[in-house]
Amino acid sequence: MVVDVQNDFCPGGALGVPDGDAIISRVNKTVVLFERRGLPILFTRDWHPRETKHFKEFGGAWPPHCIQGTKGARFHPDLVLPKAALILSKGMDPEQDSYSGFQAFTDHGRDLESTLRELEVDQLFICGLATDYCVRATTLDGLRRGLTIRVLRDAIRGVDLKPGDSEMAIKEMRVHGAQFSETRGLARLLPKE
Ligand code: VGL
Ligand code: ZN
Repeated sequence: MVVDVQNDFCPGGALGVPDGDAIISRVNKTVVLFERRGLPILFTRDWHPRETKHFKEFGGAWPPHCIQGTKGARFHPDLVLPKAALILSKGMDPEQDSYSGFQAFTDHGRDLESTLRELEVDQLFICGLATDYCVRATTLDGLRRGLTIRVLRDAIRGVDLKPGDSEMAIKEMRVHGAQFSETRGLARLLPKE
């Protein structure tokens, strides 16, 4: 699962994560490993209406970002998106923040939990942005649902609104049972091609 690798979360974007684009080549390599094995690949995207309580102007924490249909909301142009990959969108509800991929839906209105059930997935490998928000929330939610979660430590980056937020999030994910790996050597953890 590739979380929110969108223009607005990359340097130069409305909510640029420091070095956010530095993960893209690792994400791409990982996506190709999964594609070659015919394993499911899911992309989430932050997909906000223009007015939402998620934005500062309406009481939230953030500058406007990832507004539906804008360039900032598009996936980063260097990101490899296989045809077979599923895209799930979140953050459409103007009344609340929704950081977790488990609050995301496919274009057919199917949520992540039922999508995973349909795919018979009980293990997720997670990479993307941002460590201290969507990656954290998705991981904790998945663990709560009994999934095995492995976070790709070198293919995530955080916002760090407060210094140390990402490190804290990593500790928290670990305490709750998440496993961590580097993208290098990941093939060893996957079924043979
Ligand atoms: C996110 C901040 C604001 C995320 C979304 O997806 O991590 N972070 N909106
Ligand atoms: Zn957002």
